[in-house]
Amino acid sequence: MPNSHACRLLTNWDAERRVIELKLEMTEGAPISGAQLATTSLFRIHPDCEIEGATLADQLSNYHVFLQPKGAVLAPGESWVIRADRLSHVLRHYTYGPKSAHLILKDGTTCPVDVEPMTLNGVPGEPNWEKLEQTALPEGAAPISVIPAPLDVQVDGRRDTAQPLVPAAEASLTAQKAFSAVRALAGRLFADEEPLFGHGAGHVVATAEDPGLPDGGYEIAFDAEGIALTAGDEHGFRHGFITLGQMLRGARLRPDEFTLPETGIVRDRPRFGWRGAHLDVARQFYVMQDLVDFLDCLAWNKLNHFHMHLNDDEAWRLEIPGWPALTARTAFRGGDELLPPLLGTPSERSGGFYTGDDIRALVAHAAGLGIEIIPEIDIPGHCYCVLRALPQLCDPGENRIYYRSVQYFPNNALNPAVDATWNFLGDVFDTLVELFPARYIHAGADEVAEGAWLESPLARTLGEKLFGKVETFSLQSYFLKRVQEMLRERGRDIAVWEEGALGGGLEVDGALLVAWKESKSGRALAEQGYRVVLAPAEHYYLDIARSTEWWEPGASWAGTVTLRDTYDYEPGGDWPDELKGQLAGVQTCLWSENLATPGLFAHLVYPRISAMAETAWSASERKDFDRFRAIQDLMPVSHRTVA
Ligand code: TNX
Repeated sequence: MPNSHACRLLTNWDAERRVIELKLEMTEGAPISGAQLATTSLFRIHPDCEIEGATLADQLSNYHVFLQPKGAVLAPGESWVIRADRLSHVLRHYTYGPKSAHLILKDGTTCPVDVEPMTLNGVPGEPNWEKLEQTALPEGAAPISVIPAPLDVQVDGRRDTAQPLVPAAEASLTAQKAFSAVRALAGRLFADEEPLFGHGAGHVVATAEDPGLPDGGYEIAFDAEGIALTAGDEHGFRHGFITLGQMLRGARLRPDEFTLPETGIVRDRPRFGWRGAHLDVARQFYVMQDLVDFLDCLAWNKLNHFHMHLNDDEAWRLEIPGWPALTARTAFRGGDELLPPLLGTPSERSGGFYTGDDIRALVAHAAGLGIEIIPEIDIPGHCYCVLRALPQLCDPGENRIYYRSVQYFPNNALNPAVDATWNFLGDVFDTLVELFPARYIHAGADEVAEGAWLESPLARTLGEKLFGKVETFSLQSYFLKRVQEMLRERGRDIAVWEEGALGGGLEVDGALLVAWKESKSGRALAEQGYRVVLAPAEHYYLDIARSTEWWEPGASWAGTVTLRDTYDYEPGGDWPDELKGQLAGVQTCLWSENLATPGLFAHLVYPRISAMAETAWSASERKDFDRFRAIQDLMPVSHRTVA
């Protein structure tokens, strides 16, 4: 009978010997033989590794299928032990271990396996998702609970906090629009609290427009007559209302420390125009509500760019009219789909994609909060699933696996010498341009494997013709320039990850590069003339673990990212003044390899995202870690729910 086995998988990493041990314990069911154990994880066993206790029947990136040794039988009360000593990297956190597993029985039926978090050197433990302890507001700090810190605050006294903030009857349409958006936002974020905003009785906020104020800037004056908010545009009004809402909420929840002031003034404006957050919706699928909740949190942090990473080797999430096979075959993994489960997804089919209507709704929601969505289609690399789903995009002469990406996907780059690539991309860009109004379309360009295209006869001919040589990064530059041109024809500019500058790069005009490798790489890009967004992994990658602790979740390739590492980073601090105009701003990145487990999202994102938001918005002289640390737990948190 299928599925009648109860099994659990225990994994241990022996750090000294660098050996991983997987132990499948069977508690119930008929004895099995000739079975296969399939696991998803974040390590890879080296193809030349001699595995003890199994043979490797299949592997795709971090998905492994182990075959039970010939003649071996696993019966209840017994374990099947597998050991391997050559892995892709040293394992530093429990999150590198198996994330999901299942058995494939001899008759082809599958049976789920419970997975325990991987231990270190046999020592039991628990994942650490602890919240930071609340700290007290430092002596001398202004008594207002506002993150990011406003530019200039001189306030005194306190107002009663029982009443909500209400708009004055004569508010302009612009001010009313901003008020309604912030009222609804606060209502969603703090649904189980007393409303911060209302109509009728309350603290009346008079509004006035002053086009002389900087974009997004505002002033709030408090006096005996009431509260007056002045702004130059809708963004400014929205920011001002958010500040007022944060003040009132802090004063209600921590009345000994925070006030809604009686008198004084707050003058404020953003430091950078690009205050962003990236989210990888490819490695894991996020349901619409999770995205809406995330956007709401971004808005409360006064962030204004949402960089949406829509595809990767593991999935493509955007419906493209005319290409139904694309989402049909790549947006779901497991079951009978093209791709096996990866990164914690179960053996059964799971996943999802966004329709045009979904995106329209999301873009509208974001726009109401002053957030622009930058769609990213990651090309030419990171396209394993695209090439599997659309084999007509492959060069038929490229007939063996001869390169792999860092994540170990075979032959995963779209080919610039295949005509069908350009028909496909034309339709992709038409769709993006129709759905997303943002100036920039992000075209990826990261991590194309050295050696890509070198065994494609079509690409070789193209390389010879264009450059008299065949070389991956000159072909990549050709590819990206052609994409840049296609986007220009559609009235948009190109954004790419920093590798977009390789092999001759893009035309500087209109191109925006997101620097992620090290903080100093951004400066080199600016020197080449590019406009730059800084997202250095060692400060702004939210998927990197917060400490070296084994039980702290996350990745470790960029070291650790403490709250302080995020907070203290000074973007452009080492740039000469003449380059500073090219610094568009900053953003966090959240790659989703580790986010299969609900609960992890909040732990990794918050409050580090607010630490970045303070740098994105506040003048550097206003930054004060102790003040930030004391207020951060008043900031809202969103989650990833598993569909
Ligand atoms: C590098 S950052 C990547 C991603 C991974 C990430 C994990 C970048 C442009 N590429 O494909 O998900 O590291 O931290």
